Amino acid sequence: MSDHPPARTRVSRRGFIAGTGSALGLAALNVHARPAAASAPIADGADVDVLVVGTGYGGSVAALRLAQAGVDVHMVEMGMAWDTPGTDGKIFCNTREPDYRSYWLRTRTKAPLSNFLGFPIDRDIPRYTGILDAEEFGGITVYQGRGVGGGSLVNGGMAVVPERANFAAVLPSVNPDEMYATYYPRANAGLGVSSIDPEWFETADCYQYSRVGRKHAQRSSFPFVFVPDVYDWDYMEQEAVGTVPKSALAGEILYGNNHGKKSLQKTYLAQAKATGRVSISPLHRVTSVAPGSGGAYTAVIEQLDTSGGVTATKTVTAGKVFFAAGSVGTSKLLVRLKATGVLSGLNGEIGKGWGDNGNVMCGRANHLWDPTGSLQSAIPCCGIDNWTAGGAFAEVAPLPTGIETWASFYLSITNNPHRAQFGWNAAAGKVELNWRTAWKQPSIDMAKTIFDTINAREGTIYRTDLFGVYKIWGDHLTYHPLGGAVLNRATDNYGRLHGHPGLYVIDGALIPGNTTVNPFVTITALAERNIERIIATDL
Ligand code: FAE
Repeated sequence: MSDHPPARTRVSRRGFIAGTGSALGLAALNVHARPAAASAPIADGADVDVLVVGTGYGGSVAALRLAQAGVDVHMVEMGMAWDTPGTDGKIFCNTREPDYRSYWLRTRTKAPLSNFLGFPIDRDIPRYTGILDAEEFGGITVYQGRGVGGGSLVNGGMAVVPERANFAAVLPSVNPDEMYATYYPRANAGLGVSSIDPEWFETADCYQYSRVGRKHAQRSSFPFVFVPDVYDWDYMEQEAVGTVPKSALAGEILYGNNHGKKSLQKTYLAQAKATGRVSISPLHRVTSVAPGSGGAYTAVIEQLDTSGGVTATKTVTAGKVFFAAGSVGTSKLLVRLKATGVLSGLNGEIGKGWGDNGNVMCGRANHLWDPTGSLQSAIPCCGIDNWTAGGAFAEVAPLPTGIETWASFYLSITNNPHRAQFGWNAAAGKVELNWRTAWKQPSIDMAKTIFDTINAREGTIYRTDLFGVYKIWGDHLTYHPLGGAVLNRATDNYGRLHGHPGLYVIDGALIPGNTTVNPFVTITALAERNIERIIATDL
């Protein structure tokens, strides 16, 4: 049984494995016109050339480039498709009114900023396969996007390339010349990255909070930097003058943007689908990948309903499998499959090298004569770079509450040295992460190199009402999980998993814990680099 029409023109798996030694040769085998990719979910018993687990950055790059090289790809995504409006006519809900669409299988929201003026702001919601997962491990809550497009659905779109001088610490085994000459530019082009018009920035009401952030940074002699984004800046300017429906200027971000944001659905995935070779199964979760016959793999996939219940279990054969379930998703799968003997050839590096990108949040209370504005674009556009001197890069982040808060809010990325490990708890039957909350202290110390200085210069204090009662630091979470199947350790230098030919990791799990800036451009660029090599040599 197959998910493809019988008269399919795809390369058979045997042909695919034998290959021709080059992507061009493989593409040349597929000269017939292609039917549009099937929209039906994957069928039980299907036999696919390539299975991609997850539809975030790494998975989307892999799917597009493989399809362009003539390979049929099936993508499996545990979250929803996010292509159908709800009864309010909108696909995504607003941060100010979180509803059933907001959280992945929770009955109460778990907002990263839990309090305001000391009062808890979380509320009850119906349990649903919502868009943002606040996944709780012992010492940390890891926020992740769930749905076709992965983290691109929920993130701030900040598209930052690390300083070249810092790259050796980010990916020590990767040649920086090829990254900065070829793969970062390719990633930026594929993602649709651009920068705010500096003239508009100076006058836009919605960036008053950023101008206040700049003033305070510069008065304390910290380098202030504009940060590119995948949000459509022209669209935002139209939002500001009221000619289009508002999204960033209506507080939309964490639970999806109904307009303006170039998520992967609009970039890599749209291109991938247009090849006719890529099909996607939303609300399908991969639970196992095991060696099958003839060098192929057998994947077990659960189909979910919107309350998280399993409605079907399918078994699929795949010639090659790309793990792109995100740092946490990929690590959890590989750690369990190794520990339970399903993928016994994986090496001892599986699960190791996990970091939180040094994320820590804080707010500062400004003077009454320094308002940050009641209208704040939910899309950040600038940061304070004290990485070299103090180990911190701080985004000037919005508090899009719709009212004046006199608060400056920051998400700092810091050079935190701690790395955690995923491990299999056989008794509990689950994968755990041994991160400890106390390990955030170096991050706090690094962030303080910026904000203690600014507070002293401005005569201001930290806000204590955003993460609880009298709690300054948001040290309980990360938006940027990285590592768990680190490049050149758990895999070779291109993401091929040791011990099982035909299995690859192609997502944030490859990066050993820190990118010095926001991570998705580096995840995308690394995926571009690795898939180019894999297509050239493995197919
Ligand atoms: P990711 O995008 O997480 O995609 C993995 C996909 O796999 C998800 O769609 C999962 O639902 C799916 N999946 C997981 N397990 C399974 C399974 N077993 N079966 C099937 N599917 C599965 O991975 N980064 C920036 O660079 N700039 C920002 O401004 C920024 N802001 C952020 C704001 C928030 C609130 C959050 C949560 C993250 C933010 N990030 C930002 C981080 C960024 O989104 C993240 O690093 C990437 O999305 C990770 O990309 P991956 O391809 O590794």
